[in-house]
Amino acid sequence: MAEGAAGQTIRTTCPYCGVGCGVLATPQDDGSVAIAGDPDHPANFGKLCSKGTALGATLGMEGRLTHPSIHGQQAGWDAALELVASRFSEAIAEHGPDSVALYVSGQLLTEDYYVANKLMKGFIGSANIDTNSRLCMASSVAAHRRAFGSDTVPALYDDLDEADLVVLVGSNFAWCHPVLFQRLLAARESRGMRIIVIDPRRTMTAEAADLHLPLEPDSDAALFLGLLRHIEAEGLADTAYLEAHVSGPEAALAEARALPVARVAGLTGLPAEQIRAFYEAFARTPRTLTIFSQGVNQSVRGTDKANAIINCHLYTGRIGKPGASPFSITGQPNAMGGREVGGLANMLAAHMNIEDGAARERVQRFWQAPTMATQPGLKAVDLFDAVLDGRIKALWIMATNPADSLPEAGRVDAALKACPFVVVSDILTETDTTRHAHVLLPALGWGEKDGTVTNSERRISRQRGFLPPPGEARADWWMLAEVARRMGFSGFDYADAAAIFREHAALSAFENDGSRDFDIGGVAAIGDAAFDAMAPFLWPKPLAGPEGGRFFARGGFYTPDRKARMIAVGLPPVSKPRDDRHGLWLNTGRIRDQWHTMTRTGRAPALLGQFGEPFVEIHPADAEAAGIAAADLVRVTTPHGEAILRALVTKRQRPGSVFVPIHWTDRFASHARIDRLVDRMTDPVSGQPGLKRTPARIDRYAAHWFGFAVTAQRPTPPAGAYWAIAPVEGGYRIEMAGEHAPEEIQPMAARLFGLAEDAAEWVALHDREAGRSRLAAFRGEALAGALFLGPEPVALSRAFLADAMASRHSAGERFRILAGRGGADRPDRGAMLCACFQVGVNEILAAIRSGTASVEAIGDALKAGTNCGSCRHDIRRMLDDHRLEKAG
Ligand SMILES: Nc1nc2c(c(=O)[nH]1)N[C@H]1C(S)=C(S)[C@@H](COP(=O)(O)OP(=O)(O)OC[C@H]3O[C@@H](n4cnc5c(=O)[nH]c(N)nc54)[C@H](O)[C@@H]3O)O[C@H]1N2
Ligand SMILES: Nc1nc2c(c(=O)[nH]1)N[C@H]1C(S)=C(S)[C@@H](COP(=O)(O)OP(=O)(O)OC[C@H]3O[C@@H](n4cnc5c(=O)[nH]c(N)nc54)[C@H](O)[C@@H]3O)O[C@H]1N2
Ligand code: SF4
Ligand SMILES: [Mo]
Repeated sequence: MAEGAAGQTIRTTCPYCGVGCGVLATPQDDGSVAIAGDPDHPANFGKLCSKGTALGATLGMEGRLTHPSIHGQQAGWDAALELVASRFSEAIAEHGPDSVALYVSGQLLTEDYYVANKLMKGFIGSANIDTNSRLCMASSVAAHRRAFGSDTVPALYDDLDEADLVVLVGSNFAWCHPVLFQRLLAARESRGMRIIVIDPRRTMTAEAADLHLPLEPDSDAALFLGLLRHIEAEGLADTAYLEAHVSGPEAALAEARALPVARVAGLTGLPAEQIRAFYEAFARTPRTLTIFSQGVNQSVRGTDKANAIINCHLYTGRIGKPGASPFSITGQPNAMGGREVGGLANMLAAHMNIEDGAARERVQRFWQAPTMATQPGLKAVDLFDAVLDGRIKALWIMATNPADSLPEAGRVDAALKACPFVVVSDILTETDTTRHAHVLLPALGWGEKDGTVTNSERRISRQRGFLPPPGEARADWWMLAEVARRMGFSGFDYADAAAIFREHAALSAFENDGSRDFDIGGVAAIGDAAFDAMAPFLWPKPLAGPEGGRFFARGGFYTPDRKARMIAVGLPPVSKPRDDRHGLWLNTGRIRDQWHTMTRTGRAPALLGQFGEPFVEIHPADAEAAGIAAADLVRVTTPHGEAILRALVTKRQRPGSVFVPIHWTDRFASHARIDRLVDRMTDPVSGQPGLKRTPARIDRYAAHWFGFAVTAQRPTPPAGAYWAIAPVEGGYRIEMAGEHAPEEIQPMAARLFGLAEDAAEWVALHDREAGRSRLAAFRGEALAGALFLGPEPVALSRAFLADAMASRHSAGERFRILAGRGGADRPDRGAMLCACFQVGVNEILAAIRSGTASVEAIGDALKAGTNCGSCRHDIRRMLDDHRLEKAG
């Protein structure tokens, strides 16, 4: 394991999204780590987005889980592992192998994932191992397998540079794959390709597009069926390709022919001219790349949507050719590695099929496994149902936070409470999931662990450790192998990640001979030193034969007749919101600077500057109908629960639906764990839940008091109220609101600040008539906390107060804090637009007003937009707005 000495730079891979950027990490003498993009990594060529740039700020030890524990008591590894092994063995002996389960994650390294899958499917003898990729990639996996006979992603990142048209379907590329999005914009700049975005919301990605189709949620299949019909009508099929390499076009076309543009317009809610413009662009552009992600996958029609897209590419022979392919883009850093090891309950290792007896027998021989699983296991949503109704007696959750991320998350809480034995391995002590654990196992995190990940274009890269293990934390694969050994299984004596990687690579080549897409036999004999130094490479990488590259340009699909299948995708029965009480759709997804349940990005103040509070995006018409004004608090209600969120009233939202980010958990806000509200209906083919479309309603949350505070300690929020916490340099900020105003203000402030009242010096201003109070507590020159309360939303400079936590205050300046904003010399910077250099909206506005007229000039003046580039579009929009204002 390469643990970096201070000053020594280690090459590794970013732990966040599926772009898989190379990172240079250099531990410093003061214990911090300098982070930079790796100029030699082919995924990013030195670039990083805001999240990658802020990695150094997320490595602190606060909250880290450093020792195993049993029932909340610190325990040794031996006792903890013995307990896990014996409880799993007992459940199996008494109730059979299907009474235990693993729920794992696309954030595991391939080596961890491989061992987990081997233990369950080959030794325990059950396929009850599923992964959070069920919530993420399952529909794409199912669609690939239906169309190609294998889960093969045909395209490469180079296609972004080579395409003449890039269609983004249900993908907020600008925020979720920022480095690739910047590459795409650069390619458009230099070559003039067109970008079309299909998304109900006008996202930042849509803002940058040449054409945006804000379709009715879940109407994508109709749109692509209509496209197929149009291509046929125009006579633009690639008949030679179809003849040689594709089966099933007739049945697929029969469905499509029922969808002339007028009907598509009715179903999608799009104007016919817009649909025609898209169809013509697609039909006439051979080099078309269609990128899709969660707007496609996370749907009860996800598999059909993906196949409807793939059909259009097969029909035109646009697959695996430069700039021409369907391209399902992955979310997690190792979603692809998980697919390679068969981490899903309905897959087998090395892209083999669990339903195929010969494949099972082959894997069994390779593993010398005693009891192979004979059928697919339970998929995530069903798996947690089985936990709830008592079929699963012992569950091990690893590197995922299902109490926040599974739909109808209240049921997950209930299931975990009901489960006789819950093991959680995580890097943090307190998450919404770890609070249910009987046994907690401390895992090595990013920067400490060692192994490989595979990015969206099938590129395998090393993650390398450069920090010492915190406390007794160990690698996930080690815990699994130890438990396997203690359950009496042999075949788990791995010395290190390299040994596991070699076995995984050998299995990919075992009796393969070109019959399976995934083959990395070329690295099956890699030595330890070579593994340490291994450069990023694309698979396939067989022992002999062509390496890397695209798939399927000349056919060669992995079906029995080696032909691709066009799938006869039909239209679903018309569905409307279920009842009048829930007349809107709740859509959920991501924001630029946060990662999932915020366990890491929620620690970096820079990443909470753009959005510091959970919010709901509402179209002005829907807001008005519900009596909601900008910045009000809103109650969002679905049949499963309710949330309280800040209103973000914006025309970018499609009328009739609202959007809520997935990130805020019970650790960060009182009422924002949005998956408590989301429906758990699943796609019938893939088992992936439709996380983007739940019937909902909105109401104004009529608070009688509002509060804002900054604190040095993590604040203890008032009970029964709305609150949302975010870190700032040197402390925290908290927004509050409630129905019953606090009676005694100073004691409330002391509780909030975590102080004894007499342990600080206080300054205060009370306007009892108006019900407004401002008070601050100091310890010497340090601000221990400042609280602002009133009957209406607190209007003061959050940025000024956040900055105050990190500075010293002489006795004479204390009252300045109570003003809640800086003097004329310290203007309010406003919300942080540029996360990399912490440049606020107001600073950019000021520059624009004083005549700075281009994105580049603003970059020169303020640095904003000059690192990751993600905020450049916001800046451009501000410039445009200013020009319009002046003109109008
Ligand atoms: N900043 C950030 N980046 C991330 C992540 C993160 O947490 N934060 N997570 C990573 C992971 S694991 C994933 S899976 C990816 C996800 O990446 P994306 O798929 O790009 O992200 P989402 O925001 O979930 O959803 C994308 C879009 O789908 C749209 N959508 C909703 N319903 C429909 C529909 O019916 N049709 C169409 N066409 N579109 C629809 C939504 O409005 C949303 O804008 O991001 C990865 N990157
Ligand atoms: N409504 C709605 N729900 C969604 C989505 C949506 O768009 N809408 N998106 C879905 C998608 S695509 C995804 S991918 C999921 C993501 O959902 P989750 O996987 O639940 O989210 P994370 O916050 O990434 O959880 C990772 C956990 O692993 C821990 N961890 C970090 N590193 C390590 C490690 O090395 N080892 C171990 N053992 N633990 C580690 C973290 O502290 C954290 O608790 O959410 C899904 N849920
Ligand atoms: S785009 Fe950002 S989050 Fe994704 S891998 Fe690159 S640096 Fe990490
Ligand atoms: Mo994901």
